[in-house]
Parts: sequence; C-alpha cells; structure tokens
Amino acid sequence: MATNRTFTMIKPDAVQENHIGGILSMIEAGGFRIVELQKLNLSAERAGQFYAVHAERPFYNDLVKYMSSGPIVAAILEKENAVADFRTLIGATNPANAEDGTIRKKYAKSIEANAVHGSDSDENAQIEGEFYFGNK
Ligand code: IDP
Repeated sequence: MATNRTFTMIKPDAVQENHIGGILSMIEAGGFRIVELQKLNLSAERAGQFYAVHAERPFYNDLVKYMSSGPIVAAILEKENAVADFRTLIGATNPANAEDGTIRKKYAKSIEANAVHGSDSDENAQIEGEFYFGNK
C-alpha cells in the first residue's frame, strides 16, 4: 500500500446505528478517495489479532468482544498525507476530547465505542490494509 494511503474501520456501534453513509460522506468530503471497501464480521479471534498490539492493555478483552459484536466496514483510503490527515478528521480517541467537526465528535459514543479506526503510521496502514484486503 502506498504511503498516501490509510486504513479505516467503521466500528460496530456506528454500523448498528446506521451511520455508514454519514461517515463515508465525511470521509469523501474530507478529500479521501475510497480505494477498497468491505462490510464484514470479525470473529473474536480476528479482532484479537488486529488489536494484538494492545494485548497487555486492561481494555483489550472488552475491545475484542466489542469489535466482534456486529458487522464493521473496512476501507483503504487515499489522499496526500493520508495517515495524519485522517487522524485529524477522526479526532481524539475519547470523544469527550474530540474537536468539533470530527467524525468521533459527531458519531462516537464512548472511548471504546468510538465509531471509527484510523491507522497511526504509514507502516501500520500498510499492515492493517493487508490484514483485510491482501497486498494492494
Ligand atoms: P486510536 O483508535 O485512537 O488509535 P488506541 O489507543 O490505539 O486509539 O486504542 C485502540 C482502540 O481501543 C480505541 O479506538 C478504542 O476503541 C479502544 N480503547 C482505547 N483506550 C480505551 C480505554 O481506555 N477504554 C476502553 N477502550 C479503549
């Protein structure tokens, strides 16, 4: 995956509450092109693999349970400076701290059920995109 790409997931709470369209609209309005897009269910095992980096964190088991609790939408996005610009668009992990105009400010319910994922580095964008879509 090129360095002008990032990876996102629309998380189960946002899918459940019919926010796929609203979130994709904010993503496109933010200048991102949707390169790959898939709605799917994560097994607990796959969710655990995706978040393996957090395995030692106290919220890990709940996070795995939450991420496998219903369908998600996975996508690869393209834009110049994609990783940093997408982190700006989604806002802080805890929606209480998210800026106005961000996806999490508008759609996140809690620090865990925070509507969207966004890769935090070019390297992780590559790894996470491949996790769902293979080597694009
Ligand atoms: P990020 O998604 O903003 O990069 P990370 O620290 O990488 O945040 O955490 C990954 C995910 O784990 C978060 O998006 C959120 O769903 C969940 N999470 C993070 N911190 C907490 C917490 O303190 N309690 C519960 N869940 C958390």
